[in-house]
Amino acid sequence: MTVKFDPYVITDEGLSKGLRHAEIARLAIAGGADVIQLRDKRLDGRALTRCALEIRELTKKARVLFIVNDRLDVALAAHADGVHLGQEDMPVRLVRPLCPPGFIIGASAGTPEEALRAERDGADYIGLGPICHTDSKSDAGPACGFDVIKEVKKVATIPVVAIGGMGPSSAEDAILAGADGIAVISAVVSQDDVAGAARHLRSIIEAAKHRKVYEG
Ligand code: TZP
Ligand code: MG
Repeated sequence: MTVKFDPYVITDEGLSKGLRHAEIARLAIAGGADVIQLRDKRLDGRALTRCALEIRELTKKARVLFIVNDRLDVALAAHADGVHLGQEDMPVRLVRPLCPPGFIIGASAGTPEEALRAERDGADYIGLGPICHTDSKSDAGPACGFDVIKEVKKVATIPVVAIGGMGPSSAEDAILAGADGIAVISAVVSQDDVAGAARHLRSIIEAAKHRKVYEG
């Protein structure tokens, strides 16, 4: 799978400055996000599907990848590109056979063991974290630190996307530790200028990847 995650922006209306999911997605896309994930733990299935269809339209036009958090049913109904599953969601190995060819499954992991299991079960990428402290997810647990990225990269072959407290001041360290991409909520979604924040973060990630290649 050759997918870029630079950055991978997760929508959260509760953490935005009054923007709706589709508006967050539109601005993040304008700022150069490679992936949009729709994440909402409160909406019922009907409302979540409505948001998913709106974001599908935007992402399709912009040729940006669209992932739905937690809900395979909503992801399939909205023709999203994939679903993201946490450690408490349906297991990847049971979800994979339900998916159409090419459908992306992302899996959360916090340790090399979880990452390896996710890969063996059929995940396409790992959301690894929380790498740094985050206030955006109440049950995220303590920060793992940047070294876990190195540890996971030793055992996993699928892309590793760093998440948790990622932003302009931490993205470079995550990339230099081996992360293939950077996923964020607050560093983009909670900013006054969502498009500008996505653009700034993207330039930092690109510079870090350039440094990694040319300076080792
Ligand atoms: N999963 C692990 S940490 C996290 C999620 C959804 C929250 C990331 O939010 P932020 O604001 O980028 O730290
Ligand atoms: Mg989940």
